[in-house]
Amino acid sequence: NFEEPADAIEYRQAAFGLIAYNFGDMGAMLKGKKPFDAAVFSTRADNVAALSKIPHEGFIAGSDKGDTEALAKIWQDKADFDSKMTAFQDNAAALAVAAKSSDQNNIKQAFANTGKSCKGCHDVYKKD
Ligand code: ASC
Repeated sequence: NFEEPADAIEYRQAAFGLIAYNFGDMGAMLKGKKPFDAAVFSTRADNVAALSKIPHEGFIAGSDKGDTEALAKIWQDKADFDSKMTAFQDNAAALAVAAKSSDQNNIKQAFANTGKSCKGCHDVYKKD
């Protein structure tokens, strides 16, 4: 277990940083900012699916205080937060499956669903 709230904050932020890098690169490919490489895209989707399971453990009680953008509302509405985190994990898993198909519409839809999960949680539970 984490010894200090700061350790939990660092843990979840490390995962979010890796998620943002991998998800951002997928977005760059889908938006045509770089060539679409199916193998790289699929690896990134696998990474996000695995990483999506990491941050939740870091949202321990008391870790709204410190170097974090997490709002105290997370712990006031913990059941809703938890269900949003689960929805994100489910969307990320579906994106990893879609990435193994060659159906670009399917991939784009799964990517959009995952992005909505990111934003939907940030809008409510993350400082601007
Ligand atoms: C990203 C990123 C987010 C999400 C969000 C999706 O690449 O860093 O927080 O996508 O903007 O709407």
